[in-house]
Amino acid sequence: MSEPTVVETPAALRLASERWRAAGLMVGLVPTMGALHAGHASLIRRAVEECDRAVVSIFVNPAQFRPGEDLERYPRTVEQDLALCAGEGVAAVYLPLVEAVYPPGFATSVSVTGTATAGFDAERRPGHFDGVALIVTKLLVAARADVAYFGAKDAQQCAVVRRLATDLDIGTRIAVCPTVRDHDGLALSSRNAYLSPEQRLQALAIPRGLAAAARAVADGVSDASAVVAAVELELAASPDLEVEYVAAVDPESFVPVATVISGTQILVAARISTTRLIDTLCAGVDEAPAVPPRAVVASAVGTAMAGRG
Ligand code: PAJ
Repeated sequence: MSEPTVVETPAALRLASERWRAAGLMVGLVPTMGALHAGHASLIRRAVEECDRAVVSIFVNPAQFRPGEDLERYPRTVEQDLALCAGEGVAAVYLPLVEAVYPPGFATSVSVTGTATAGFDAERRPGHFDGVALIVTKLLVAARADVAYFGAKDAQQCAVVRRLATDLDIGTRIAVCPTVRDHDGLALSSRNAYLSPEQRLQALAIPRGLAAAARAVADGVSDASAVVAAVELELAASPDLEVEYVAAVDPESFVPVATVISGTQILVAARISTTRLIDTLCAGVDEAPAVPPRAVVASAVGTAMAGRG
């Protein structure tokens, strides 16, 4: 297991990548905000498999957090992250300080407009995708990667990244990787660390809702409002879950559809207390998440509550 080279500035990242490319090596980039889990690891593994050199960026990007969001408390586990990267055979980890990315005088913005940013998380988190577009553009430009890997879980982010990579002639192929779930069906997320055991049990309504959507579609239901209603019914069973939206959209344009076809993206966003969770399922493509039945969870919640005395 060889240690990845740690690079800390955009110039050092560009130099490393240019050297590899000059030697005819293919470079893959996995952008992350760290606190790496098995979902990130699946992207990293694919980059290592498909490319000659894999680069992982770890940067908690202040530009994509809104005031009052979790920028300060976002989990930071750099030592563990570096060990994971070493274990996966990553060639370089890009670990810049905020000042290296946004030095004094920085005054450029990148904004993806149009339907991809017309609703959903763009509406709920104004400015979030401008921050994502800015950092992803900077990473793609500095890394000069052949391929960059993103997770399907963040479906709207994927639509935004695909749009900017095309529109700005970046020349990096955008690869989208399937969502990795925990043993109980919850999509892995660095933010799951904020959930108490009881909240986590309630959060399982999200993958359970998506599983209901997958079943409905498999049973031949194509009316989008019926598929959305199937998800909402499951979500309603978790009283602490504050639903932000459930929708069926075209995965590229993010325009809501009336009819669910293979490839339609089913979206869920919900909050439990201050923790915001998003999840998604590609109809007719993704397997239904495997989640324990509601009754089992209800009794587990009861036990947890009783245990608190
Ligand atoms: P972060 O949340 O760290 O996620 C990094 C990448 O891992 C994203 O492409 C995300 O979709 C993917 N990912 C997260 N959870 C996953 C899961 N359970 N299964 C598969 N992939 C998963 O997304 C960001 O960081 C940032 O917005 C970033 C793109 C790095 C820009 O700052």
